[in-house]
Amino acid sequence: MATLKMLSRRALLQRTTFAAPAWFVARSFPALADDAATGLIVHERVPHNAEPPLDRLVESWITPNDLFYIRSHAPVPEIDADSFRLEVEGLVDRPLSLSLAELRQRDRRQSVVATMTCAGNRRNEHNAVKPVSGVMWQAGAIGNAEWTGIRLSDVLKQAGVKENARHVWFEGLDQVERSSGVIPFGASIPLDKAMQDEPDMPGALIATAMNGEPLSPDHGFPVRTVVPGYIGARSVKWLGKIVVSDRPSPNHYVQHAYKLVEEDTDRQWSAASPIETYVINSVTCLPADGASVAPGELTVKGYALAAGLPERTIRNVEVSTDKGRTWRSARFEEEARPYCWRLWTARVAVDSNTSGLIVRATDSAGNRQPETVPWNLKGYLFNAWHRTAIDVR
Ligand SMILES: Nc1nc2c(c(=O)[nH]1)N[C@H]1C(S)=C(S)[C@@H](COP(=O)(O)O)O[C@H]1N2
Ligand SMILES: [Mo]
Repeated sequence: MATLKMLSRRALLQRTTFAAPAWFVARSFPALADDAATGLIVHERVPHNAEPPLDRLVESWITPNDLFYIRSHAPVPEIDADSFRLEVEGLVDRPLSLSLAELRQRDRRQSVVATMTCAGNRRNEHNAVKPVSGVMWQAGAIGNAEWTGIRLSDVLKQAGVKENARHVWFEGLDQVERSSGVIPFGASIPLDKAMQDEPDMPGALIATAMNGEPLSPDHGFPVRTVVPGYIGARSVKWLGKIVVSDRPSPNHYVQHAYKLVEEDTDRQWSAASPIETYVINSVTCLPADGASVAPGELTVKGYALAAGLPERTIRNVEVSTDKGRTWRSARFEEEARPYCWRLWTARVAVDSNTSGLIVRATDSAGNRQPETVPWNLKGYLFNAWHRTAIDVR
């Protein structure tokens, strides 16, 4: 059903593209052509930042590659697959220089399904409280994909990690222009997380494929890390180097971004620790915010994600039509799996007194999504109860 709906929408989109004169699309909006074909909402063309419309996002548990949000801090680097090498260095017994063929070896191959979400997802709601800087994400900076590659722990064992190692740095091959100069995007995860393999779930994966296809340039071709449970910023695209160290990476995106601060002062930045795992969240995707709906039974759909911790899953999602006085549980489309979102559907009654919907989730450990969240300067980790205005008539 979902697939059929997707195909027909795609066919429709193709027709729309054909209807516009080819010269018009090509000459006036070259950089937009891709997004026009996929239907993504574009925040920025270069670097490419785009998210899917929410109604499309909940069409399938696995997010199709062309609907997966794109968050890049720099233009896509050009990488020659034949000469590409992933360097592994630092506190290791044997530094490595791995070719793409080595990273794709069949006997080391591992596939995992994991949700990735940007720390800035729902930033527009933070911004409504008090302005924040950054790409103004709605609630679509999230997606669930099957990632294929080799375990980071495999590579680290191959290199031989030294006794005093505590952290693993990832460095991208992209070049981010900052006022201080040009830097690569970087991340850092604790060595414990890197080595913390669970059944069917590596602590971190060095991925070369997404949903059975080689990574696209926008999603990190040829190689990226995927760190299940961690904010998207720790899953470094266009991965060029892994450094094993006794301390976290000094990269700007570890030390001076992706932290919860209230003021832009050195003191606050250095006192805060880098965000690691994402937090519990749930969002209504259908109906859209501000939609007009008929009185009677209303079908509500959305996603929910537990915090990125081992064995943590979503147990319950509740929807309220009366400003939080009463709640109705949603049903899920599939079984709960750690590090993966759950899509949910609720049937609620609405009438002319209903002005909106509220959704909240509870996880397997009994933690409930908070009603409100403290504001932070960069608008990260917004996970307050999600409110959707509707107009019943
Ligand atoms: N090299 C590099 N890796 C990166 C980024 C980047 O700008 N450069 N952005 C990060 C952020 S903030 C997120 S949320 C995810 C997004 O991955 P996606 O574009 O495949 O959805 O990639 C992360 N990895
Ligand atoms: Mo992000």
